[in-house]
This record gives sequence, C-alpha cells and structure tokens, in this order.
Amino acid sequence: MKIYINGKFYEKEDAKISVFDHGLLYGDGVFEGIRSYNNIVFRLKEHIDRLYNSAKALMLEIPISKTELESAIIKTLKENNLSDAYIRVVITRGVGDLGLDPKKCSCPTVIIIADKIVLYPQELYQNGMEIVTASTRRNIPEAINPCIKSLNYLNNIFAKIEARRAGCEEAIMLNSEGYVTECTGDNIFVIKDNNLLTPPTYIGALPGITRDTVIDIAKSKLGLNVKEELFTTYHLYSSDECFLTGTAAEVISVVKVDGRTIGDGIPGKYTKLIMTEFKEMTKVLGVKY
Ligand code: PXG
Repeated sequence: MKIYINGKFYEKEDAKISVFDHGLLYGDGVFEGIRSYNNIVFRLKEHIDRLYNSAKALMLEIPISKTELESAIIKTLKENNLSDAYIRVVITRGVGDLGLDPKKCSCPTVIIIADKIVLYPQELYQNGMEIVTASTRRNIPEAINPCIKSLNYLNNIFAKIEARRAGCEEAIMLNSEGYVTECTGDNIFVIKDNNLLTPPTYIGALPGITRDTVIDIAKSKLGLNVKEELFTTYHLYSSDECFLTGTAAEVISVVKVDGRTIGDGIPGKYTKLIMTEFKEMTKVLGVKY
C-alpha cells in the first residue's frame, strides 16, 4: 500500500505524521471519504468542493489547488492499482506547538489513503437494517456546524457507541430541539405516500454527496415529491419507507426504528428503485482514470 503525504508516497509502515500535528492534538482538520467504481471516482469534483468548503469554514488553507488535489487522488489510485476503492483525503492544520493556536502551524498536512472498501453485510442490503435513536444530540450548528466534515467526530462516535450497544450498525441523531438530523455516518430519508423527506442540512446534517444524488434520482427518475423539511421520530415510525445514504453504505433500507417496524418490515418499492438507480449513477457520474 502506498500512502500520499505532502506530495510523496510512503509504504504503510512508513506513512507517519508528527505527534505535534494539530490534526492529532485537537482534531483540527477536515476530511473526505470518496469511492471509485470500475475506474471512475464517483462525483470527485463534488467531494473536492465540499472539502475546500469545510476547510474554508476552519480558515484552513489547503496548500494545493483543487486540480492538483484531483491529480494527487488519481495518482494515489494508480499507484495502488485500485479500480474499486475507498479513498480518504485528510487535511490537518499541520505541525504546531502544544497550544491551540492554529497560527503556529505553518503548513497543513495533506494525506491521501486509498484502500479496498469494507461494506455492510450483503444480508442488510437484502433485508434492511434496524436502527435506534441515540440519546446523544447532534452538535448544534452554532458550536460545530455538522455541515463541516471535520476531523472532530466525537459527537458521531458517541452515537455510534450507542448504536453498537443496541446491537445496531447505525443510530439516528436528533438536534437539540428533537428533530431528526442524520445518522452517525449516513444521511436519512423517509417516504410517505408520494413524498420523499430528508432534513435540511442547516438543522445539523452533512450535505451528503449520496444524499444529493438520491434527491436528483427521486425528482428526475421517480417523480417523487422531494421535500427538505423538519420531522420527528414520530414521522419516521409512521413512514412507509426509510433508508440511509452514504459513500460507504450507498443506499440502504431501514426496516425497524426503535423497535417499530417501518412499513411492511421489508425494503420498500421506492427504496429498491433508488438503490438500483444509484448503482447506475456510479457507472457514469465521476472522473475516469
Ligand atoms: N453524515 C455524516 C455525518 C457523514 O460522516 C454522511 C452523512 C454521508 O455523506 P456522503 O457524502 O458520503 O454521502 C457522512 C459520510 C464510516 C464513515 O466509516 C462514513 C462517512 C465518513 C467517514 C467514515 O462509516 N460518511
């Protein structure tokens, strides 16, 4: 495995960064999780845009241009001979001293790791998954905006621990007012009649690239009425269908929430159509290499 750090490739054992890097000391940095399918990096430009937007929110200046980063990602994939991959891009504040001050960090660290993807068990895609609501509330946007894909994922990790303790893979996170925001590493959707609902990102959710793709599919291919609006767990429990979206998970059906069966307890008809259409999108949307 060859790992990219600041323009050079290192073997896995030698791919190391300083203990004074503020990415480690303070979670001060941003990242992206990207996938490639059959030598196409899925929606690479959108991922790069989101990364630069996250960095901008942190006043973290990425030391290379978007075009240079795109080339570095492709080079990393080629270097590792991967046609289907999970790509992790990490930008940290860089090496500083033991104080918080980002001004002391002169050069951000750019890391690109390309690896094989680890997926949820196939059984979950066929039969749907069970999830629970976490007691941990999503970070309030006024403190750490969940639109920023920062290296500080403790909020999500708290909820992930709750999910695993409940024997589930994912947990729903509510915002401080009790509205559904997203899951720990996936966006959430519900379907009721002809309506597809997902929370607006400003209430505390990442603007997911998969989410965006699914919204397009639902509007253009399925004629669903897509609404980005607030809803509560009640609306989840009483929905016809529910599913999650994310780079790793793609589109996965949810059939049980907090012990309540959703719809008929099997992946719904629209969810299955969206899963199929999403697969098609991965064959065409992106950057070839
Ligand atoms: N919400 C959050 C909080 C995420 O971290 C998504 C939604 C989905 O966004 P995309 O753009 O991927 O459709 C994410 C991204 C993991 C893992 O190991 C998952 C993500 C990021 C990093 C790791 O499960 N999901």
